[in-house]
Formats: sequence, C-alpha cells, structure tokens
Amino acid sequence: MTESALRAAPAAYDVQRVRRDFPILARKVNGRDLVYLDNAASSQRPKAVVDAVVESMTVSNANIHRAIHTLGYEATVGYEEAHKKVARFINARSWREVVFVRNATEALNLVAGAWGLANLRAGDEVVLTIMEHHSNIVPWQMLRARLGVTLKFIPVTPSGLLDLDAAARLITPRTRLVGAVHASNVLGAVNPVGALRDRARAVGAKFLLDGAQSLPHMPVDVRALDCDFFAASGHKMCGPTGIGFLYAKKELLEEMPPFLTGGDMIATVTPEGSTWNELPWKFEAGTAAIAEGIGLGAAVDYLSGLGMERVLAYEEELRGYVLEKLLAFPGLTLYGHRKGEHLAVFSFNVDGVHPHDGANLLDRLGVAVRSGHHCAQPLMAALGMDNTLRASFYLYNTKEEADHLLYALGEVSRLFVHGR
Ligand code: 7TS
Repeated sequence: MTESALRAAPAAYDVQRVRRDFPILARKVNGRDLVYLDNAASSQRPKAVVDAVVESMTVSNANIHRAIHTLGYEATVGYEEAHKKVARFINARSWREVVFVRNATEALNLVAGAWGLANLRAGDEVVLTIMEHHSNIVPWQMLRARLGVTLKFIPVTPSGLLDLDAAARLITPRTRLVGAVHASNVLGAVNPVGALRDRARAVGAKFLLDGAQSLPHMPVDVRALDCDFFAASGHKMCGPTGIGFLYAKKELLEEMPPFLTGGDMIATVTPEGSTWNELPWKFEAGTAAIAEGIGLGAAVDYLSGLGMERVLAYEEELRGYVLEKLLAFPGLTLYGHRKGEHLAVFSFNVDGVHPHDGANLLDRLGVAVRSGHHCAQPLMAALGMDNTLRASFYLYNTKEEADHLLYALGEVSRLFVHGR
C-alpha cells in the first residue's frame, strides 16, 4: 500500500485497546470479572475524562466569568472551550447554541419551562411518543395542568416501532411542538425522526429530540436533523455526572425567556428589572459545574478520537451477535429488535424469573444489568409489560462479555425455573 493509501484507510476498531482506557473495567465484582451492561443508565468514563476533571480541580480551580486572576481566566477558557467541543461534535452552527445544564432531564425541563410556558396556550397541542423517558413526559404534564395544553402520544406497533400512520393523524395544525426520543432507552429502537420532523414542519410545529441515548452511540448532526431542540446527558457518553446540555437554534434561545434566574445569567440588574446575558449564559444561572463541563469536553474529544461512525459500526456488529443468542435462549421474550434500526440495548424477560431476582443473581456472577420499568412506564404499559431485565452495551463491551451474559442467564434460568 502506498503511504497515502495507508493514511486513508481507517484503523480497525481495537476494542481491547479501548478497554484499557477504562480502568474500572479491570475490576472484579463478587469475585468475578465485571461485565458492565448498564450503559443506558450511565456509561463508564475513560481515564482521559477523569484526568481532565482532576486537572481542572487541582490546577485551574476557580469560579468562571468574574475573576481577573489567572485561575479564573483558565477555568473560564476551559469551560467555554467545552461548549465549543460539544458544538463541533453535534455540528451546531455556533457554540452559543449549546447550553450546559445538569442532565437531559434539566434540558427537557428548560424547553417546557422556558419555551413552552412562553409560547403555548390552552388548546395548543404537544405531540410526544409513547416511548418517551419520563423526563420528556412529566414537564409537559406540568404545562398541561398549568396552561391547559393538550398532550397526545404517538403509539407503537406491537413490534415496538413508532406508528407513523398514527403520527400523521395526531400531528395537526394545532400542534405546536413534536417531541420524540431519538433512541429508546428500553427497546434500543432508533426512531425515524426525519419523518416526524417533516410532519412537524408541515404544520409549523417545533421539533424536539431527546438524544440522551442516541448521542453516545452514533454520529449526530443537529443541522442535518434540523431539530429545534436536542437534549443530552454527559454521563451516558463517557462524561461526568452533573453535566449535560441543551442544543437549541439561536433564534429560539434569543426569543425564549430565561428558565432559572439569578447570578451570571444577567447583563444588568436594577431594582426595577433586569436584562439578560448573551447566549448561552442567559440560560446558565448560578455557578456552573465547571470541572464537569470540562470533563464533558474531554469525553467529546475521546469519542471524536474513536470516531462515531466506527463506534456505531462496532456496536452494530455486537448487536447482531447478542441478538442471535438472545433469540435462541429458551423461555426468553425479547421486546423489539424485529424490524428497523436499533442500538445494542435489549429489554427482555425470562419465563419464571422476576427481573429484580434475575438482576440480583446476574450481579453475583459479575454482570451489571438494570431491571425495572426504566422510567418509561407508558411504553411498558403499551407493550403489556411492567418490568424487564435490560442489557445495554457500549463501545468497550465485547462478544466474550455477551457470552458471559448468556452463560449467567443460563444459571438464572437453572436456579429459578428448574430449581437446581
Ligand atoms: N431521556 C432518555 C431517553 C433517557 O434514557 C434518560 C435516562 C433520560 C432522558 C434522563 O437522563 P438523565 O441523565 O437526566 O437522568 N435513562 C436512564 C435509563 O434508561 N436508566 O437510567 C437512566
């Protein structure tokens, strides 16, 4: 191969090398190698992210946007730079369109509490999907109680995909906002958001995406998606807890009133009234999660270094491997994954095993999974289930770990179903 061809060829995805970036993966749990499959709840952090947080706290620790001194300057630059990294990662037009918040929940509350409260009136419709995480349902229910807006939910088909025919009927000229989870935290389904966006646009509605599950696993381009709002959490994408962001189009952020108010978000305050700071600070009231924000910037650097296309391709290969094994497991009911695009997130039940008991025994065998309703009770009810086990894979998981999950599920089944 010529030198230029070598440079052009993407390096193979070396999962063992990736694993070495995550020190926690080397630990034992209950005497077994840890198999961490609860990534949809929170991912692990690479050392580079931990180091960035520690460095921020031990080298450049100070409050931002106020001090003239060196530490304050360094902290300010680092925190602003993190906004720029996130903006590049999602292809925002400007870093001023990226508002740092605590998590996706706060981002979604910001949309409802600032845009919704200012723009919605009684009788206006907000159309969501029945697949939403509670954090994109409850804020709108609060607005319904306060303003009298109507909430509608796009149903799922029995195979766990969004019912687009129903969506076309439910989105009407009275619809002011369509909000959808980009990828389901229960089923792993990646929703056909382009079709929803086009329908929203056709009636002049705003379009909101909850990207908490999608952004950690796939390339996201908010300009190509043409969404008005995009919410995400740092801790699901290799970043720290306590930091997430809301992307919103600049015109919207400029028009919207602030959400939380007080220090840092103002330009001037007199006893008579106040004016607002420039974007994004208008929406970042009070002392920020500075080290965590810098950590999120480091997480974005880490993911960009791996390449999101390659992460997606690797996880898709892993998904196919796990899917085949789960489908062949006796007495296992898997929800979704029959048709359509999915992440490697699997919710399932094993006949005769309560999910909490199953999760408990899996933990004794070193396997971390989540059990329960996954904060998506309307979806669970729509699919006729109330609790499931959920195994959610990430960029450092391996086929060997999938094999161990299947072995451990065999042990669960042996104990609970066959009693031996
Ligand atoms: N939206 C989706 C799609 C989610 O999966 C979650 C968290 C959130 C929003 C809220 O994120 P937070 O960071 O504000 O809490 N989902 C899960 C889960 O599936 N298991 O634990 C948390």
